[in-house]
Amino acid sequence: MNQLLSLFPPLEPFNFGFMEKDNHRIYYEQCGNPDGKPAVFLHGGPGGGGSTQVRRFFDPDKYHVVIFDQRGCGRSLPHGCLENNTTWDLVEDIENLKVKLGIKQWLVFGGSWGSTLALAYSQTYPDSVSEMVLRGIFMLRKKELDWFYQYGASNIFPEAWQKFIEPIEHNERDDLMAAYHKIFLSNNEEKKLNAAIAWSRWEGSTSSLSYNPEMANSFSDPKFALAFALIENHYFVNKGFLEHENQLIESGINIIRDIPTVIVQGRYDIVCPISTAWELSQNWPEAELIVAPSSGHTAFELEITHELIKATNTFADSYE
Ligand code: STX
Repeated sequence: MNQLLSLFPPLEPFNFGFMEKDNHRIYYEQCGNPDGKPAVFLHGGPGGGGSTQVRRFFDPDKYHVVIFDQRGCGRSLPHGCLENNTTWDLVEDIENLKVKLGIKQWLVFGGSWGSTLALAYSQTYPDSVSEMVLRGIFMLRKKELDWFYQYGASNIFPEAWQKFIEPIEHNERDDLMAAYHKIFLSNNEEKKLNAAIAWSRWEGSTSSLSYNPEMANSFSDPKFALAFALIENHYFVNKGFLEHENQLIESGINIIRDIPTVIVQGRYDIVCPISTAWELSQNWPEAELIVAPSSGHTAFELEITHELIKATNTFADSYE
C-alpha cells in the first residue's frame, strides 16, 4: 500500500450548543467549513460519546461536520440517563438536529453502534441521507451480543475476559448480560461503578488488533464507564428497540439501496466480527465493502483510518 492517509490536524468547533428534548440536553458541535458538504458523525456504544479526535476524519476545508453526543453520554445531560433513551429517540434527534441547523441532506458517518444507528436513521429518513460511510458493522442481533458478551470473544482475549466476568457470581455467569443488568438496576452504587468499569474495560481491551493499554485505561474512566455500560446494557437487553432482529440488515435494505455507501471492516474485528459486514454486503451488493486486512475494531487502526478518510475525500470531490 502507498502512504496511508491519516487524521486531519486537530481542530476546534466553530459552534457548539445543546438541543433540548424530553428531559435531555443533547450536546452538538459544528466543525470545518460552514459552507462545506454537510456530514454527521454517529458515535458508538451506544453510550460512547463523541471526542475531539473524530472531527479529524473529514477534510475541514471541504466538510461541514456535525458531531453530537447521544442521549445520556459524553457532554449530553443528564449523564447516564436511560429515560426516553431508545434507538428511535436518537433517530429523531438526528433528524431534528439536521432541521435545526438548516441542513437538507448530509453524509452519515458511523462505526460500530454508529453503523446500527446510521441504518436505523437512513431507513427512517432516506431522503435526508446523501451518502454513508460505515465501519465495524454491528446489527445488535442475539448472535453478535452472545459472541461478545457470553462466548466467543472470550476465547481470544482470555485475560481481559477474566476481568469482565469477575464482578459476576459464579452461578450467574450463564447469562452475563442479565447479571450485569441486575447490578446496573440496583442501588448499590459502589458495586454498580465497579461493574460498569469492568464492562467498559472489556470493550476497551478488545477494540484494537493488539492489546492497547491506553485504550483499556481510557475506557476505565469512571464517568465514561458508567454511562457507557448502563446505556449499552439498556439497549442490548431491549434488543435495540427493534421490531425484529433482522430489521436493519434485511427488510430495511430496500429503502436505502441506492444511497452511495462505503463499508469499512477490519478482518480481525473481535467486537463486531466481519461476518456481519459480510451478511450486510450480501444483502446490499450496491454498497462497497472494503476489508482492512490487518485491523481490529477501532476507527483508529491505521488501515481503517486510511479507508475512512479515502471514502470521505472521495465523496467530498463529488460535491458541487
Ligand atoms: N459496542 C460497540 C461499539 O459501538 C458493542 C463501540 N465500541 N467502542 C465504542 O463503540 C466507542 C469507541 C465509541 C467507545
